[in-house]
Amino acid sequence: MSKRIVLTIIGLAILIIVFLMETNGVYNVNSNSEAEVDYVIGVSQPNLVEPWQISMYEELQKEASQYSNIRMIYTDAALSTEQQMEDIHTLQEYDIDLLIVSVEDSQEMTPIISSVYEDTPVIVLGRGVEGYNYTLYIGTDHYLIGEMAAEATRELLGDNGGEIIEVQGLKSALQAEERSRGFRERIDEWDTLKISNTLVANWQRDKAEDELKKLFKSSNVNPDLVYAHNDAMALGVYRALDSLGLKEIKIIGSDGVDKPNGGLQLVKQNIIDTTFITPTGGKQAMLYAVRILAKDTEIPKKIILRNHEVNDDNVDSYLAEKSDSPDIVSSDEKVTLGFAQVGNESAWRSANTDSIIKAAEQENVDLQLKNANNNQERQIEIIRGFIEQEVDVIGFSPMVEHGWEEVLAEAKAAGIPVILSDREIKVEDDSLWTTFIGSDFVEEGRRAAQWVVDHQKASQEKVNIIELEGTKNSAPAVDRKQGFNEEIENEQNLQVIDSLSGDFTLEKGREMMEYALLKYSTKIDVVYAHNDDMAMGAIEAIEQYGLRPGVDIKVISIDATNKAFKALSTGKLNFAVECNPLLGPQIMQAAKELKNGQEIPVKIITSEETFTQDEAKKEMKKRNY
Ligand code: GYE
Repeated sequence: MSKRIVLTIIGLAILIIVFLMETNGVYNVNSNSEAEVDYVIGVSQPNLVEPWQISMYEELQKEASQYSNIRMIYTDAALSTEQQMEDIHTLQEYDIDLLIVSVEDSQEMTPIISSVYEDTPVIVLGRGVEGYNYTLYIGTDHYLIGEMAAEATRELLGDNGGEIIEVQGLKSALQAEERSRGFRERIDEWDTLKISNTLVANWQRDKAEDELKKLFKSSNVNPDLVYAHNDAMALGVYRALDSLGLKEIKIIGSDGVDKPNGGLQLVKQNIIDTTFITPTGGKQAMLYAVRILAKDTEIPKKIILRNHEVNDDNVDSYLAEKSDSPDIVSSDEKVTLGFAQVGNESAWRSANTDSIIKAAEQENVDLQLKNANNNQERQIEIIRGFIEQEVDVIGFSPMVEHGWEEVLAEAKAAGIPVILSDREIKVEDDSLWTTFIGSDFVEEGRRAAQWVVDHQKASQEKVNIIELEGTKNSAPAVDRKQGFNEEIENEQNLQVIDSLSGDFTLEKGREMMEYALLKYSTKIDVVYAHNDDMAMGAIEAIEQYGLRPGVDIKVISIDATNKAFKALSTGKLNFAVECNPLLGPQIMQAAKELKNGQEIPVKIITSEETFTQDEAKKEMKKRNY
């Protein structure tokens, strides 16, 4: 009998003893004793009282039951963060191969999750942690939920508006902060709406009831609507108002679980007015856990699941649905994907195009790829052509953030879903696009700046930075600038003395750097290039000027293509931030799932790293672009 089986049996025996003695924490191990166990997955949940957490547990159990070679160990921290930390330590002692964890207190739990991640894959589920020390986050966009709640508030209160009480989750929970920020930033747009009071109820029903009763007892409040960050607290709000005989006040919650006291039931029973289905991600977590354990290299960093507003008008249709997405009807019919590529401006773009073409071949997708040569009008024409051609799915990398409403409205009217590849857009109506697959450019900008901060801390002198920006008004240029500036704004000695648009090309990058050298000469300490091609152009200009790139003037860049690795290895580039161009496989998977009528995530954010000169030499051997 293999060592692992013996260890597992001993572990199980201890678990059962622990369970019998344990007051907190419920241990549950799925038993496939007759099968050979290849992997052990530990699951840590903060509680099993919230309907949303119970749904997550059931989804995980249901999906896990399909894998007889995987043993699952479930723990329940019974609302105690301290207990959850203990649970994770216990799971580590049983040599788990992967941890799936849902947190309530992001701040408290971030360090322990980071330490597990040092040697064990971690899937963070539903509620975020700080930073990026995990394998994969599957959850929803909590800022967006807050915005959706604000729009529902506006709808419910009409033009007269009114007073609002906000009932927040756990203060130190990222999702509570993001929901509140999304809610308040939208509410602030309407003069008729005013948040008169804020309560904190830690996601708990009874605390929400108690806090609201206390507020009515101590103050002269007269709310028209209460927004609670989850349905459990929304039910507590209802109980408080009901006990005070207040029937007219509107209540908005979130989670939308189809369970007793779950949001769907609460809307159906007119106990609350609106909720937002917030998928737990349990099913996707299991699917990705299996891929991670199989050493799949195409694992994204974040999967943002779609939320749906549920109110009296549509609650019955959601109650009728038995699963969160129709069963996968894998049709043999080939999917036709029309892809409008932005151009050929850089090495990154070439790698991106190659990835799309290769993945289409591998996935047997009928790819119609056309190139807009960095011209938005041309890109719109190409998309219009795909609509006339009646392709199944349209994909494109938007050259710039604005100007897409008209053509995307035509695609929507034609019933053709749209995948945003690589770059996002800014439109009022987000239903004009179906999913975004690409990077977090703001984080890339932060990572680039962090190197400058770390490497210039010693010098007390002013550090003068030249920024070479990508295509004006494109998402990567806007966001990389934002992320970089966020990171240096509190560093007194760091300053961007000029920002010049190099349009992501080597030639323009060189031209802009020549101009900067003529204007600032040896005052320039650092060049921050939004992509490798512009960085290479800058390196050429610096050498032409008689200075040493990487020495006299530090150069940092984003993309991390093989041009960057060569420059890192020769010392001409100091730091490279990766932006993953290999989006082809995820684009094809999304296109096929859309063709099958499946609901797909609203965003898939790729996983990326950073590279110093020392790391480049080792990494170069693994790169194929
Ligand atoms: O950084 C650059 C390309 O949109 C992320 O566009 C992409 C950017 C990339 O031209 O090289």
